[in-house]
Amino acid sequence: MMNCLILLVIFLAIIVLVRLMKIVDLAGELRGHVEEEVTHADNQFNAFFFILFMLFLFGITVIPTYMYRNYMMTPPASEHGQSIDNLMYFTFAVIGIAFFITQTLLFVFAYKYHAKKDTKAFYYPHNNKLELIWTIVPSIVLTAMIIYGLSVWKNVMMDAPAEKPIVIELFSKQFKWIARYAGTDNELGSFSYKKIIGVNELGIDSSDTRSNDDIIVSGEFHLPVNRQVEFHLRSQDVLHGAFMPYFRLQMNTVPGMTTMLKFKPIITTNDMRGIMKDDKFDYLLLCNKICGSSHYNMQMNIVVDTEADFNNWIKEQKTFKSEEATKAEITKTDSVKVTAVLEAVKIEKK
Ligand SMILES: [Cu+2]
Repeated sequence: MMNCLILLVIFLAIIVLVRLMKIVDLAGELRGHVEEEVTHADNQFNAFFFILFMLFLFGITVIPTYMYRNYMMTPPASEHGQSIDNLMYFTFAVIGIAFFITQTLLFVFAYKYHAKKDTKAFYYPHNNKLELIWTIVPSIVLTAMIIYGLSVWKNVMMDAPAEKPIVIELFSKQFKWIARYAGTDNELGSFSYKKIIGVNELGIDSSDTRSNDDIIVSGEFHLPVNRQVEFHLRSQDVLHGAFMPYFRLQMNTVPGMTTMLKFKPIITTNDMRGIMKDDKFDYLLLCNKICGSSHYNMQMNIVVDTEADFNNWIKEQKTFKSEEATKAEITKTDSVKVTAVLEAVKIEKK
């Protein structure tokens, strides 16, 4: 109802404005003013609005940036996070400076050199020196930005870590994440999409002994602080994006191939709760590819523990082998029960 009223008011306001413009036009005609003719007053009016528009543009750039400065980025919780943030700030600074210089020139010139009586436009078609300057300066700045970006990327993605990482597989499917730890041997057992049936959600090859000590968890997974982690990312169905904004990590998961990410968490969940002044804060693994109807809810909590807490947690988790055994046991007892019931029915019938 309220919305209808607002729409009606806007509609009426537009009609009133159109009528007003018509009246202004008519009044002009009465004064003997020809519409096609651009007057000195028109030029001054437009020039003034160029400056007003420039101020408006700077206002909507600067004011929200300042107002929401605390929501821009959380403190980086990974070893490489600060280097990504620095790259981001550097890029913002370069773009910001270029933005203010070019926009000021654009609007101030339009104001300063607006058409005046008795002045004629100066014919100035070409200047080699100027062309060279505005080609070479941006080229150098852009090259520097790209080299800087590439060196950060190489450092984050390619450089081999100093210590042996903990290997964890992150498996994505519509609409859920599953984590698999490589276990004590730190090697993931092999898998095949053909083996993805019912309880074997990851398609793990149970004949591969390396999979015996693998640990599969969903809902949330833990990481030890200050330890190098290597993620192996897989997808069952469509493209998903493994996005861990607090760690400044992002990588697509692609059906049919394994993608990789490595990093080192440096702040525990508990410490981060203190920093963020939020008792309920949790690190998140999100999906940032629109992958289907429940994409918005495709997430998993990440808990960064102290080394001791992590070791206690991982000890409580069931390995793939023991899980298999329990599942087999359940199926076995179920089939025993079923046979018993069938037998009983048979006897009753007799
Ligand atoms: Cu997804």
